[in-house]
Amino acid sequence: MSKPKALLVGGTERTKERLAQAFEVVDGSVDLDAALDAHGQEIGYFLYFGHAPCGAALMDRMPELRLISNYGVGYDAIDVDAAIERGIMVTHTPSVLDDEVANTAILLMLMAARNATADEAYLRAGRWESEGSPPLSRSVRGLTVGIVGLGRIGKAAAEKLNVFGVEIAYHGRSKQDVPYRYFADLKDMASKVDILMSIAPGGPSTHHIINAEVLAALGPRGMLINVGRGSVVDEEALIAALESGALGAAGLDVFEHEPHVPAKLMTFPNVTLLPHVGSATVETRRAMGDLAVDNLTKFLKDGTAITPVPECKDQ
Ligand code: A2R
Repeated sequence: MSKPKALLVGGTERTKERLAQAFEVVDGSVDLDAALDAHGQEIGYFLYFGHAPCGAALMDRMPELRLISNYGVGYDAIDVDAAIERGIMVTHTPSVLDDEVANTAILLMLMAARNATADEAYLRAGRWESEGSPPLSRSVRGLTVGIVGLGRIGKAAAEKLNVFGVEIAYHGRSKQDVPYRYFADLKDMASKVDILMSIAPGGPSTHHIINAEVLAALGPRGMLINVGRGSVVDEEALIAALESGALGAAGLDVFEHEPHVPAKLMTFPNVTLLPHVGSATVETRRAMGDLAVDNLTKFLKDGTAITPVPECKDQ
């Protein structure tokens, strides 16, 4: 019996090999258009790794599509409403990346406070030898970190942050049963913390919630860390705040129009920039890839998935 066809966009060799055990893999990673022209009518399953929009038009090129397995926890690139309308289930890879992304947030926090990016550039430019030690940086001990989005990753970060001697606060749409101070108002929280750590998902409800007012409230000694989604921060306002000194420092792993990073952002010595690598270790990407494939194989076997996105839980 021939295997059902699964479209693959992105992922590792291992993902492809594991997928090939149950499916005939149509690799659309290089030329998606050509792959869909040739096989779109027969594709029932889609393993998607990327941030390019996956909307109704794309889905309509695969009339037999039954499941989109997103390789990642954030699925704002996928039009879930359009998928549900078409009877397509959407799954993602929560939990397996919490530890890694939380580590990335803490890495960026320490780099911002300790001025690590500027200090490294200082050394590489030979200035240590010619000019002596660089200016002193700041300790995080005693500071307050305000987490925007205290979900799975946010909670993992909060737990890790405990060893640094910081106070923890959080903002979200609802108060949770956690030992951290809750702020219903984001600007209010920004005015009372030293470090704002964004680990919130993308999408319309979080678009630009970290805006000029919030950055001004964070203040000239404040630090912004973003490992959630670039769209959560108004990037133009962020650049203006850094330029005027209204904001102290930033550590960013995500950007509004990835992989484009505004040239201006690259000029600030007090900003650390990473190319969206929060979960990008061999070990974590392996776990994410495995879960993305397992969702597909389970669905093929019994019509249910391991980790559907919340909107598809009852599907
Ligand atoms: O708002 P709540 O209480 O449902 O808390 C969620 C929060 N959140 C928001 N906070 C403020 N304004 C919003 N409009 C809003 N929408 C959601 O974000 C929750 O605490 C958190 C998301 O947590 P999880 O769903 O557990 O996601 P996880 O696995 O921590 O990943 C977060 C994001 C992904 O969506 C990717 O964009 C990135 O991190 O990797």
